[in-house]
Parts: sequence; C-alpha cells; structure tokens
Amino acid sequence: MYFSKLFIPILKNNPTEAKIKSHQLMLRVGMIKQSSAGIYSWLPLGFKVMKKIEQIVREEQDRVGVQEILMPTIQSSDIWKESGRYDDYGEEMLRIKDRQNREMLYGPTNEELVTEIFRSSIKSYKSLPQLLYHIQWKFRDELRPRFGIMRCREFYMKDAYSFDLTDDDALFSYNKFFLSYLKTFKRLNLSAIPMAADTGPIGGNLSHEFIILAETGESKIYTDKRIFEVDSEITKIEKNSLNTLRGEYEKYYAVTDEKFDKEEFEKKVSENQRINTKGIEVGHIFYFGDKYSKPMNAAVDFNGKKEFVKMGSYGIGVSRLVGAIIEAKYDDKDEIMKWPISVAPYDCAILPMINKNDNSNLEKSNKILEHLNKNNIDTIVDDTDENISAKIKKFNLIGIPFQLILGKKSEGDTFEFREVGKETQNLKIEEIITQIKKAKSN
Ligand code: 5CA
Repeated sequence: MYFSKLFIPILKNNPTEAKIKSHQLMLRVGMIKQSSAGIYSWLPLGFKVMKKIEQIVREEQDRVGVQEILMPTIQSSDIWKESGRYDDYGEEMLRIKDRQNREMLYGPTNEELVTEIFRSSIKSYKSLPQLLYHIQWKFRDELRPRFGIMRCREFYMKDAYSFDLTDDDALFSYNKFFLSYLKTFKRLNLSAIPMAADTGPIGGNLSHEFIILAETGESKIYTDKRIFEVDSEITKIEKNSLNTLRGEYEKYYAVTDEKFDKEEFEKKVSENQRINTKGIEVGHIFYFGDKYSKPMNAAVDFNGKKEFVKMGSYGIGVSRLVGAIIEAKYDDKDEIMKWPISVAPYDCAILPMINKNDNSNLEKSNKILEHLNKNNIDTIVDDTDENISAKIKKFNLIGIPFQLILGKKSEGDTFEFREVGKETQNLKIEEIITQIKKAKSN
C-alpha cells in the first residue's frame, strides 16, 4: 500500500480543540473526523484499528461459547415500557417517531431487546445457559460528550447477555465473562483491572468495571496496588477455578468512586499500598438476576415450575478502546506512538529516501513490499517526496510498530530497521521478516 494513495489526512500540528492525547493524536493523524458534537466518522487508519480490536473481542467471546447475533440499532419503545426503563432512562435516550407516529428509540443498550428475543423462543431450562452477544453502534445523548471517541454520543460496543436457571449458574456465567475480559485486554496489551462498581441505570447488585490507569481517565479509583500482581492465567473454565480467580482479585480493595468508603479503604489498605488515581473504563459487567426477566415475563419451565431466568450483561467499549490504547501507549512528549502489533493499522512501514532524479529507493521499496506481503506482513510504503526525517517523524506519530528505512545507512542487502522507540539495527530482509513474524505470533 502506498501512502500517497491512502486517505490519511495528517495535520501539521496538534489540534487545539483536543484536550487529551488520544483525541489529539486521532485527529492529528486522521483516524477520525467529527461530524457533529460527539459523533464521528472513522477514517481508514482509525477504522482499521477499531476492526482489529473488534475481531479480538469477538474471538474471545466465541472462545467461551458466547453466540454472536446482530440486533438492530433502532428499537420499539414498547419493550422499554414493559421493563419500566422507558421513563427511567431520561434524556440520554434518543427518542424518535416513525411515520406511523410510533415511538421508537436508538438503542443505548439492549437488555430489553435481547430478553424479548430470548422469551419468544426458549421455554425449557434444558436450553440454558444461553449466552448471546453482538457488536453494534449505540447512542447515548451524553450531556457533555468530550475527549473525542472516549465519551461520545454514538459509539461501538460489544454487549453480551447471559440467561441461567439459578443464581449459582448465573454467577458461573458472570465469572466466565470476568475471565474472558482479562484475556481480551491482555491480547490488546492493556493492563485492565476489575474494580467493584456501581450499576447505574443497568441495575443489579454485583458489578465490576475493567479499568486501565490513566491520568486523563474519567473514573476515580481507589485500590490496593497488589491487585496489579494477581496472576490472571487460568486455562480451564471450571466453576471452582473461576470462583478462585475472581476471589484472587477481590482479596484486594479496588473500587470506583461510587463504591468508595474512606474508612474501609484506610482500614483494609496500608498507606504505602494505596493507589488513588484515575482510570478509563473499558469494560463493565453486571449481574442483575430477574430485574428484566420478571417484568418482561421471560421464564422457563423447570419440572413443571415457572422460573424467571437470571440474567447478566457484559459490555466492552470497542470504539473507546482505540483511544484507551493511545492513552496507555502514546508518549506525547517525544511524539512517539507504537500500536500493539495485534491492533496496528499496518505491521511495517517502508520509508525510502527519494531524490528528484533517482528512483532507485522507490524501486527497492516495491521489491521489499512484495516480499513482505508474501509473508503476510501488512506494509505501507511512504512514496511521498518528503525528506527522510519528516517521514520518520510522521510515522513515529502514526505508530506502525516497525520501520524499514531506505536511506544512507541501508547498503547492499542489509537495511536500516527498527521497532519504534528502540535502537536501529542493520538487518537482512530475512532477519527482518523473522523479527516481525515473531512479534505477530506473541
Ligand atoms: N448493557 C451494559 C453492559 S452490555 C452496558 O451498557 N454497560 S455500560 O453502560 O457500562 O457500557 C459498556 C461500555 O461501553 C463501557 O464500559 C464503556 O467502555 C463503553 N461506553 C459507555 N458509554 C460510552 C460513551 N459515551 N462513549 C464511548 N464509550 C462508552
């Protein structure tokens, strides 16, 4: 792929309207474009990253047996009246009328719709558990949309829903998602910590937010720093091991603002272990029993007895994660971004020094490009006539993890090559391929 042919509208300077680094960088390198307050178009670079995140989220849901569906963005108000949330949800809900004057809405979340789908087909406890998810746009008319795609009005979310017969089974489902979230965030190269959280308009009494620490985050958190050392490695999904895993985290005090109790914090956490900072909520899981199944009459037959199913819901902010990764990885002082290779828009950038009357480096680039592509290394060539230091500066911002520089130092069959932010090496093409492949397989 050639840079000059791509739609990557780079800005010379940081846009002044952006207050945090992820918002600045996303506008600066042309990942997104605002279309109205809190609503964005995703341009090729940003969209590529988001799609890769989405795919990792999907694979980790599939791996634990959650079934993918796709529900619409527009919902009927009827089911929300049944659950009682139509009035409760307030002004955050975008309400629409169709030409028949029917009250519709743009879904801010899907508990009602998925319950309606479930109750229309599942009648026996033998079909339980049912675990369903979709990845779909949501709309919340936030009072103060800000920080770009971090708190916006239209955003992309993975939301999953579990249906079980008993509380005990439902907690097993909850713990299953708990583990799968730890794995998902690990694959995204993020350290996201589960913290006891408030349930807000979703409801229920058990809930965890998955938080990554960041000064620019909007969630205040209070935690024991030993929680960062808990080992999340569990391979078998069994009831006991899952209970133990969640227990390992719950040993340590870790809560969000609404759950904070100063006395408890000071009693449970010694002064030198206390962390009181801010974080970004990238996921949120809830257990709410029969909060929706009862008013909406979603029940199964259990040996002749009618049982309302026990439900939970599990969200990941797929679009927010793009910004969250930038907050975690971007060094805005030196203006260096490095995407984790699992979500990078390209694996490698070839940066040739191009002189007016000499096309040789561009020709070399084409050959290397072909070679890398054959090895499934997604590569971009900067074929513009900018000077080499401008190209390096630009690609340090774009954050492609590997750079192959065709300048003075690349001679014969060795090339100047580096992982962004690390020392430059002189390597043969085969060595370069091995290094990139190794990074991709980790
Ligand atoms: N139905 C439940 C779980 S599926 C639910 O809606 N949970 S939520 O409200 O916590 O949202 C899930 C995730 O979506 C959050 O953890 C956050 O990462 C993301 N999110 C929520 N609101 C916004 C927003 N305004 N902008 C960007 N991402 C958001």
